[in-house]
Amino acid sequence: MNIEAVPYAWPYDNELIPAKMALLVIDMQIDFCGKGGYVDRMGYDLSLTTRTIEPIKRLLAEVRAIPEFTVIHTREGHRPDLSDLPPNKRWRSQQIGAEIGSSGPAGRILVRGERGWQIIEELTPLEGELTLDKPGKGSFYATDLDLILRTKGITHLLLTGITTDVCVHTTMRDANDRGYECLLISDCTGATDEGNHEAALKIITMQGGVFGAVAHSEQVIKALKKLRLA
Ligand code: C5J
Repeated sequence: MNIEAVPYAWPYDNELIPAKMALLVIDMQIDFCGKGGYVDRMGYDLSLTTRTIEPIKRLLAEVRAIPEFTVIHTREGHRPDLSDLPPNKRWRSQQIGAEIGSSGPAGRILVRGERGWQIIEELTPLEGELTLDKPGKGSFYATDLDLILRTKGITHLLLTGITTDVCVHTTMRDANDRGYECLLISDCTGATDEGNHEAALKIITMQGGVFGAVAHSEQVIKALKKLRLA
């Protein structure tokens, strides 16, 4: 069984086996899609990131109906003493008026434990789902994600969350290098710029699927329903 996707019907091996699959929900935090958070403070259009919420909710509902499926949420954020915040990352955020660690309407920007760092209420992780904290863009860097996936025998990843061109892409590229078979769900991802979102999707489709494939959530849900009834 497979999922209609571009540039190939996913996965490459037609092995749609829930016990070997994980849904990654990347950085759906107030800082990235809520009023007064990091993205809002940088002045970007929040509708580009918030529009992913409903499609992710629908996909999560379908995945949660399959008990063997693993769901993993991530949060980007730093220790309150900022000891894991590289000075150049801090400096860049300061240049755009949203200095990481500074206080704002959603608390200290991208700091663990603050309101802005929380996952948005609509997508609150359920008991039994994993939540990983990461200091960087990729979900593998300075986390135990790879160890968890390998321990569980997971080989196939569905990627959702924000932002398409930064944390989602970095995670997908790294996962691909590690041998995971990846599918990015187009309407469940969003960027701070529409052109960057579109470009990030297109990049994946080059070279026969340079990092994997791209599908709309409707196609994924259709396949998961079939899988559930099989
Ligand atoms: C960024 C992310 N853009 N979650 N983080 O800084 O993509």
